[in-house]
Amino acid sequence: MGNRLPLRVSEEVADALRDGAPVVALESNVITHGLPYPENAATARKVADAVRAGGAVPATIAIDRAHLLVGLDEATVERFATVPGIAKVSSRDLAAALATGGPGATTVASSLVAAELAGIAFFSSAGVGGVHRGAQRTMDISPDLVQFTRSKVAVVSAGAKSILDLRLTCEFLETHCVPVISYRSDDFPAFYCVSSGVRGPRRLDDPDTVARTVELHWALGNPGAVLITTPIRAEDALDPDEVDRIITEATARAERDGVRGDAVTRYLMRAVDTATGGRAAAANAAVLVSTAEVAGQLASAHAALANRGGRR
Ligand code: PSU
Ligand code: MN
Repeated sequence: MGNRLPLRVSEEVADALRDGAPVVALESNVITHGLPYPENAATARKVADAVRAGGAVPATIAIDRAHLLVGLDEATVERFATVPGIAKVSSRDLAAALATGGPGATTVASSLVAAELAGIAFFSSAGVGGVHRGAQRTMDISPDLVQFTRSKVAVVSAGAKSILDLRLTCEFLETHCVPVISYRSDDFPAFYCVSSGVRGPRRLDDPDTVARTVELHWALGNPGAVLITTPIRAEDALDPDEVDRIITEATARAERDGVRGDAVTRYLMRAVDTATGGRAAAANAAVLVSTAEVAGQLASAHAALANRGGRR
């Protein structure tokens, strides 16, 4: 049968995993769809450096030549950053993307599938998908949230963008039994903004306690993710009222223009970038980097715990 899992782990990542060293998985959709060139390539490099500064090895996930890649070299990052039209691949799209060869850029959801297959315990992205505004009518809920109920990976993010309904996003996470840990902060963050106005259910300040919480969640037999949030730094953040105004308008425009399905997220993100004259793109890059560094630190604390004997 030709159905052997086509997983290709880079040498550096494979070595780290074999040695029990900390690894942080990263998505590639943010490179192809999140930021324009050359900011996307520059930010991808800074994000990888930030994971290293936190003490861990970065492992960016993508699909290329019918393989699920875990850990990208410089040339591949540059190609994903420049070649137009690389498809967005969420978890339901993974199998067909692999069967037809790709290339494909993985979202949070599909990156979690790859991370778990490779044996990577931590993942980082600045903003996860969530419940969209108006979901009561459109039923637009990101597959990222559903994947959290399936993949045993700790996800470090700066919450989710306020293009979403963050109150409903938090409700969904609660209903589906996904733990949300607010690391060294009180509120569920809003990507460009420090707070969504929704209080997080549990604050933890100590990396070792976060690592033990992750391990205990899995030891209790839970199959899914633990979401750990860390907000954007105040000096990088945008004004929440301004962001909200722009998004409310862009959401109405998207609906009027008939933007549907998985194109909605990119449409709204671009609208915010345009309306803020690039300030949103700068905040986006900054929060990706700062989140990745925290993820590196927490993955390091988790690896230290595992190496002390609490191995999975
Ligand atoms: N939200 C963000 N930034 C992003 C995305 C979401 O704040 O870059 C991207 C991620 O790749 C995420 C995907 O996994 O969009 C979610 O898309 P959808 O809402 O179609 O599931
Ligand atoms: Mn959607």
